[in-house]
Amino acid sequence: MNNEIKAVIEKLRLQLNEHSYRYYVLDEPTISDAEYDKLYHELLNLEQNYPQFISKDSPTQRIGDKPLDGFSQVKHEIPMLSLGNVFTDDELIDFDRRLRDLAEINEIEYSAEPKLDGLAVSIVYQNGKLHQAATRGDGTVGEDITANIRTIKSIPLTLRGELIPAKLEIRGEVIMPRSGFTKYNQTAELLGEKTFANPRNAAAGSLRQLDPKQTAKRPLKFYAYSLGVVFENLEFTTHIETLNWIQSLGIPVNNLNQTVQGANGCQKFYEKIGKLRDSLDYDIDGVVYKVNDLALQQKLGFVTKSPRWATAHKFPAQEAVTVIDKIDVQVGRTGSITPVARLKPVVVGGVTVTNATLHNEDEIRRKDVRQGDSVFVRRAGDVIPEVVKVILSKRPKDSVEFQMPTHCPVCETELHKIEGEAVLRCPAGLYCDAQRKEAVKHFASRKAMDIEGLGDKLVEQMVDEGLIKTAADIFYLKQQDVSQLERMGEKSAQNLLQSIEKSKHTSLNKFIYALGIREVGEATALTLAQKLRNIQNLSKSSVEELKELPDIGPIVAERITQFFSEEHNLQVIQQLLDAGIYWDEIEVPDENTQTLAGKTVVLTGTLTQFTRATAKEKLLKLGAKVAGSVSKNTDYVIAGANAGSKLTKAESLGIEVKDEEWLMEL
Ligand code: 9MJ
Repeated sequence: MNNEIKAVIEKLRLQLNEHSYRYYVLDEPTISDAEYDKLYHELLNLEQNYPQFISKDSPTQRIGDKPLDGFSQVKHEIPMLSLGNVFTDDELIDFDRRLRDLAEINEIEYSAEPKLDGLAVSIVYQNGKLHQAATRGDGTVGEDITANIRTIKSIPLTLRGELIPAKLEIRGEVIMPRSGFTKYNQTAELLGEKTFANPRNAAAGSLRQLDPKQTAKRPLKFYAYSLGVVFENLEFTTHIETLNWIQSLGIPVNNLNQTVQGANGCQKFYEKIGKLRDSLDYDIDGVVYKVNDLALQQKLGFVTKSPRWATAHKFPAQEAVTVIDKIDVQVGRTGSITPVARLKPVVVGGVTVTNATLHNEDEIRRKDVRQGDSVFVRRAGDVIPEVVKVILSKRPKDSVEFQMPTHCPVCETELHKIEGEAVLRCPAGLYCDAQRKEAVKHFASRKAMDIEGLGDKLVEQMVDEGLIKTAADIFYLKQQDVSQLERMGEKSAQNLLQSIEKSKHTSLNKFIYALGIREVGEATALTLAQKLRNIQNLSKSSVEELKELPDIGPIVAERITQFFSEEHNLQVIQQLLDAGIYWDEIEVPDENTQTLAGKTVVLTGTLTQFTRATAKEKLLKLGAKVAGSVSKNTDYVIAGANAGSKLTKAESLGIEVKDEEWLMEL
């Protein structure tokens, strides 16, 4: 009887380990999370009833029950070295040339790897069982964090496979995924606990917990990137082979690693990963190149503290520390009042940043941001730079809480806060110069009327000079009005008038979008154009009628009728039409071509046949709704190359995953 139970327990452990491997290492789970939990609880139950069969490497035994008093020290048998750096193409070419000269060969093959921005750790397995884990520390001596490392579910407690060395040290990076970091901070904030400035600090803080139960709650991951001590003669000849072997043991290895040829291959890899950077679910601060040939690595050897055969090629940092000189507020197109931090100029992500958004009053209170504060500023991709966290220890003694203004800084109308909304608004609408400017900027922008050459600065100048008050005035501008503006010659004035003329031929959906009705984005404008066919129908539709249309809810319907109930707006529309704006009859999609009507689609990964924007446009035309994140309401996920967490989530929810070809065929 007992033997049978023991056999069942062992089988469950094998099954659970197999599923963890499929989930964390292969990224190809074959069961749902719920099914995994069910197996896990079966095992937990049996182990509770038969504690004599509990073993330390059971998947149920990841979390130790006693907090530690402190971390003991661990000496690394082989020092954990750091990497040299290159920052520019020239430095990369020098690095490669130096190695080629030393090795006396023409071209070197490298293992090229994203450089994960987490914490370097060493994990030692003895006879295939996780034995000890340590931080890098100063490279020679680190801290024993075995209990915390055991709680990371993607790190196997038992290695897979037949030929496992008696002792095997794996080195790699512990990171906190961005998605997990955001969620963690949100929860911590609700509970009034410490939040972290970035995923790297969060990972470091999590590994430094004395109570492994706390670490277990943190969403940490591990990726291996090299071997340390190995008691066995391995017969690999390249670094990539060792990484593949490490992965076969059940340890996650980054799936973007690849071999490249020479400095040129390195450069291409750097650019490729640079483009992917923002779409990844983890922070990277560059890429790493390592000579792939292990014999050549040995020949090249080391300089003082780093291997000569490897280097890190850094990306511009996405985060920097600077000081807030002043907090201003800006008035948006819809009157929303946004606080903006004016910063001491600082380079973030390769660009000098002087402003960062503070979003709204609630955000300012939440982060307790004040004038004079030293802050972490983050700028990722094309997103507006934002203040992530205040460094309280550097706060000036005389600092005071920031107060939002009570009146519009531009038109001095008293500001309103609508219940349930986080933002303060200036209710003056187009009577407020700031909103007038924003409305015209929006009207002229690329996705709206697309008036080439009519940029933000020029609009501001024209409104300030009293040349235009509304979007319609653009079409009544005279050459001499324009050419007298500062920094505007005859020629540019002429060009501008030409592009204004050209913009008169538009499409109904773009025109509706250009009007800047609150809550009416591109997709809604397209629906309105397709269903109502002209402006008259749209302006006369009631809330009830609008709500009948696909994807138009009560709030949007309300905003639309409100917009058309204002005499001023009707006048501007009439002036625009009188100026000669026209569009071709809108193509009403045949029900048969609306193959994706009512379906919600999420795009992820790198597309090669379309830009994101065109793919989105095509999907909208096919009747689909395009969402930013995967949920159980998602019908399809279209995954391009190197899709990450969205793809994993889709698979775990059993959502149909399609590729670009599928979209092309549709
Ligand atoms: C990171 N951080 O991703 C190394 N690393 O190799 C990769 N770090 C490394 N390799 C030798 N991919 C020392 C550090």
